[in-house]
Amino acid sequence: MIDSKPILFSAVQPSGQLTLGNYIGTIRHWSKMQDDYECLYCIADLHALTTLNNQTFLNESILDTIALYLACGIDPNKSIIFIQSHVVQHCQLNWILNCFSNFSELFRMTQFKSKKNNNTINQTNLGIFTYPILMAADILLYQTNFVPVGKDQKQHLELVRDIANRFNFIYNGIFTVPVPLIHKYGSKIMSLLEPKKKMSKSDKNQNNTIFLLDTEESILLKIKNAITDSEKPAKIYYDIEKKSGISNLLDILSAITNKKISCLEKELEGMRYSEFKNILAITLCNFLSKIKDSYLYYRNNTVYLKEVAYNGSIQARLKADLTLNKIYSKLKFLTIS
Ligand code: AQP
Repeated sequence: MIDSKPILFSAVQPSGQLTLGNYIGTIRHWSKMQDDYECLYCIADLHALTTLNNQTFLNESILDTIALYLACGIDPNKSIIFIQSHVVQHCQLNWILNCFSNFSELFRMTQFKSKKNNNTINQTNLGIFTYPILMAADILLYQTNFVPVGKDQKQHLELVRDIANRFNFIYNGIFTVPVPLIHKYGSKIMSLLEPKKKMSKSDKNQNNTIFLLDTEESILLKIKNAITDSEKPAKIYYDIEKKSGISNLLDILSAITNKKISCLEKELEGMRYSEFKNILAITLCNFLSKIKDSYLYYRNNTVYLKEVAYNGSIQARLKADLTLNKIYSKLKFLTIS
């Protein structure tokens, strides 16, 4: 691997099954970047603790997620695939960055506001409040240049940049200040029945969310029931405000076919919504069945998955240590060698 390539970091939580939102918003871009960037793809198991329930078997979900990364084209010979908790430096840097961040910054985070929504603050676990700082540690530890993420992570990335700049100002440029890569289309896939809110893996109504490993019947049904609108006569075009349901379905079709939205609008002109949904459902089933087949192939080889994670963690730890050692030295921690 050539070290002069720009560094790219991205992660997904293994807190259940990965969604079409995770895939379209970020994972689909990963494999294309492996040749031009030095890529680190992390399985963010520590982050998953913030929303874990006692039905989740984290160890199984982690293996599922590694298998899905591979099925989505991540090549461990080109990219580093690793598990966050296997690289202790994430927690070490997290603590340091905590001491350079403010309560008010975290309190402004819209994800915190929406995730604590149904609880009082007193009952909300502290991880939900502080996880953007752990995210900053994840990214800054590797001197990351670029972070491909969905739109929902934009505010967190701004915080990461603020923390990096603050630290750099005091300690004379330790961190690379990362740039988020957020695509114009598909960076926020919306819930199927409530297209004003994000498609999420933890949504209580599973009909809102397509999971990458959903059965064909389930995908057909979910798309069939997706909310559209009552415009008469029905017209298929992209308008997030007025036609959030149709625009979301167009975003999905565009992402999996690699066709521009404007091109799809022409192709679908004059069609009924039900016909459009049919095309989308079939295209999506075909698309996901290839990922599913490949996933099953890898998932049946636990030894290989663990080997990938083991090798990845060794490589990640070496890189993480370089940054952490620099920081310890700048902070004037005592070193005894
Ligand atoms: N609906 C989405 N559209 C586009 N991108 C999305 N991402 C998530 N949902 C969408 C992107 O996926 C990456 C990893 O997300 P994550 O698993 O770390 O957690 P999340 O953003 O909190 O995703 P969920 O599904 O909404 O999880 P829960 O329900 O646990 O909160 C990120 O780059 C994210 O932008």
